[in-house]
This record gives sequence, structure tokens and C-alpha cells, in this order.
Amino acid sequence: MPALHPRLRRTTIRLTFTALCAATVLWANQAKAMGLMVEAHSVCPAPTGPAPLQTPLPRAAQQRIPDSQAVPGQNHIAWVWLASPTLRYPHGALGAKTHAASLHALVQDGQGGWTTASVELPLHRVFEDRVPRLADLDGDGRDEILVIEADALRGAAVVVWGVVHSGQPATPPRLVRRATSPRAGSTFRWLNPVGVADFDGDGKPDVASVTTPHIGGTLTLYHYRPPRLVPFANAMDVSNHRMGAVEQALAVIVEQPGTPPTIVVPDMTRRALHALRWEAPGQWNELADLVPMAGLVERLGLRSDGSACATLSDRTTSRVTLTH
Ligand SMILES: [Ca+2]
Ligand SMILES: [Ca+2]
Repeated sequence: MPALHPRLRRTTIRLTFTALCAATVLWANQAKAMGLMVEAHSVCPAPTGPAPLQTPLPRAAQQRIPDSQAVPGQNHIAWVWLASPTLRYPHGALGAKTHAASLHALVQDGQGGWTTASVELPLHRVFEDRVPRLADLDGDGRDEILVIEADALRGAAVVVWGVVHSGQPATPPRLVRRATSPRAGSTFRWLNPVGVADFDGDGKPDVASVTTPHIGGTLTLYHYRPPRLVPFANAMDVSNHRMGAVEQALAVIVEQPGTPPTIVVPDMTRRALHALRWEAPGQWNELADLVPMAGLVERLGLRSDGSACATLSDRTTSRVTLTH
């Protein structure tokens, strides 16, 4: 091969160097784009409406505790709500120090109608929650109920309740405790669930929750192993609640075909977002560097198109999209 003229060689080297720089910049831009895309001050459409109603909200649900939600279900549970307000556990994580002493569900009665199944907690416990959650954790086609239960000495836990049908018309359905997570540790230690998804890809739903979101939050994933919710993964530096706020929706689970579910959750300052994915069998994958927000995140809700809507403390909203 003939030797290049020195001037041509310099030009070739310069072009090669320029091409390498361009490739590096392109790679850097792509890497930066992977993970989360935040469109500040984007208008978020109204959240998806409630699930189709199977039967109207029963009159008894109007007695639910203040600021709490009666939640509609899709199958054998039509409604679930929290009632029997009590001041016996005066913790203000959710604003008011009133909490619920009872849980109620309007369930199919086996005769083509609906009946209310209820459970009342003992005096040393309350439901320190405002929004019970419905999810089918054991894959039998019937929902279980997930609620936060606080113990006077050992703090909060995620508790799963199921509905037992006797099959006998004279014996109505009843609520039974199916599984309990480890407790937060002591009086007034609280936690806030994120949701349910199959985080480790074993085909069985798992529970995600943030323990002590106000003082150094830990995101924990649990296997549903009645009578326990068994932790199998922890991640630090997260928060999905503002102390004293009634709003509990501050993290979302984004599910895309072919990839494990991703949890989008604020960091401890609530001024930036993590995008975390559990890579079974044993490590977290942070999809991008912490993504800064224009202010304090007060709410994070999932939209029907798979993106999320962040509401900031100045009431502006940002659209958050998973790009990887
Ligand atoms: Ca079930
Ligand atoms: Ca699983």
C-alpha cells in the first residue's frame, strides 16, 4: 500500500478523530436519553377514570374515615373501604391522627348478590392508611386486599387480607389475614406501599413498598408467602410520601412488554427521580442517573399510555416517560 502524502495523512487523522468525537457525543446523547425523560410543565391529562362499577357504593361506605377512599374492584370484591375512626394511635403521618379500626369489603355472596365482610382490629392496632389496594396475589382470579396496619409498639406493616367463602348460604363470606410483612420497627414508624407486579419474573406477583419514607426510605420487594410477605430486595435513598400529606401516590410501576417492571420513585429529597428495575436473581439496575425535577414532587401517578404525571409543590405538572 503506497504511503500517504503527509498532508493527506494529517487530514485522515483529523477526520478519524472528528468521527470518533462525533460517535462519542452520539453515544453520550443516547445514554443520556435512556432511562427517564421528564417534560417539565407539560400538561397531564386527567387520570384514568375509576374501574367500571359492578354495583353502587353501599350506604355503609359513607361511614368511611375522613379523607379515605372507597376503592372499586373488578371481580368478586365490588368495593373496599376503611371505617371506625379512632384516635388511639395518634400519629400524623397522613395528616389527621384519626385512623381506622375496621376494614370492610362488599363481596359476592355466592347467591348472586352482594354482602359486606368486615374485620375489626384489636385495640393495639389500627389501619394507618387511606386507600386500600386490590390485587390478585395468588393468581386464583380473586383479589386480595392490601392495607397498612400499625401496631402500637412495632409500627407499620403491609397486611394482605383475603375473602373466604364457606359455600354455605348460612355462613357469610369473611375476611381473613393472609400475610404480614416485617414491621417497620417501633411506634410511629410507617411505610407506604408502591404496588404489585412480578418484579423477579417468576410468574408470581410481588409487593413493593417503601419503609420510613420520611426519615431515610427503603424500597423493599416482597414475595407473597402466606402467612408472610418475605423481603427479597432493598434499595435505599427513596421516598414516596410527604410527612403530613394525605396523598399516598408518589411512585409508579411501569410495565413494558419484554422487560421487568420498573419502579419510578423520588429520592429522599423528592427533587429527583429514580428509575429502578430488579434484575433477578440478585441486583438492582438503576436505568439512568437521578433525574432532577423542577421542584418538590407531591404526587406521581401512572397514566393510561404508560407514562407518569408528576405534580410538584407549586402545582405545576411534568410528564415522565420511561425511554428504555
Ligand atoms: Ca387471589
Ligand atoms: Ca415474582
